[in-house]
Amino acid sequence: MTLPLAGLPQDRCVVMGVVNVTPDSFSDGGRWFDPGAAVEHGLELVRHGADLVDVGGESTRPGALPVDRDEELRRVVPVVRRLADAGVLVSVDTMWSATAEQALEAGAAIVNDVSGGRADERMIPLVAQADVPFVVMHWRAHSPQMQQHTQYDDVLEDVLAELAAQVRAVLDAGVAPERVVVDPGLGFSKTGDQNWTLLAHLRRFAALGHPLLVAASRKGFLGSLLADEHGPRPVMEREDATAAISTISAMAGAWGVRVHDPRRSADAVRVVARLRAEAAHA
Ligand code: PMM
Repeated sequence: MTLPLAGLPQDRCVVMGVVNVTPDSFSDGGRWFDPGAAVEHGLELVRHGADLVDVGGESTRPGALPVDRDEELRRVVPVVRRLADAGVLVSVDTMWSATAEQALEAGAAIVNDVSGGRADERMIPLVAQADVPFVVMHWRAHSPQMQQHTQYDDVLEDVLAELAAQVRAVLDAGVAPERVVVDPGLGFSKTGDQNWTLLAHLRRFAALGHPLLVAASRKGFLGSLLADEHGPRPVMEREDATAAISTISAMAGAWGVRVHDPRRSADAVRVVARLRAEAAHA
């Protein structure tokens, strides 16, 4: 399923590049903390094949401490504004309505909330009123506690049910159905094995009736999969595995993949689109 938004390709899985304006993200912490460097990086992501750029100012890695809300605003809004002014389609990765509101004013086109509107009660009304696409991720708890919440009776059925319930809450609050994007939240209150279970059943998430976003890029479960005698595969050496996940996501009908280095994923989604077009004509 696609997301009707001007400027986004409608005929293939889209690639969302990530700019973390944080000193401490697991994947690229500190590298783009300076606003000028963050903007330059966002433009580079587009040159490397990103269809849109997701700008966040708070690390959500397991155990990360929350940032001061004003600090998050100071990190994110100038970067959103400069990228949007440069013609880049921008999503803002935040759980906080004040940041989302100012980012939308600065030109962001999408709100990506890892809590799906659960962290800040003003978020869903804001998104409904602004009438912008809203990424609703499966989420159970804030980062310091999230890995204490990995108990499920059946991880696939429970995550699907909890995500569907949150989508219902979002729709009930007035967000238009075609504006909602769903995300299984890989790594958020999930063990590595649980991530693999969800990935093996992406079609079930796509069947929820909303565009599906998959965000596996560089995550710890890929490092564990590729571990050797020196330990987990280093974060920056998980790109091929990330592209493999982009391929299976596109094949499962995902609307988008969220990645730190778009180059391989941009190729992967084009391969899948070409194959699908061929299969459709067969
Ligand atoms: N993961 C991270 C941050 N934002 N947003 C969505 N929609 N889905 C995710 O899985 C997700 C996210 C954590 O990764 P990062 O700190 O490297 O960006």
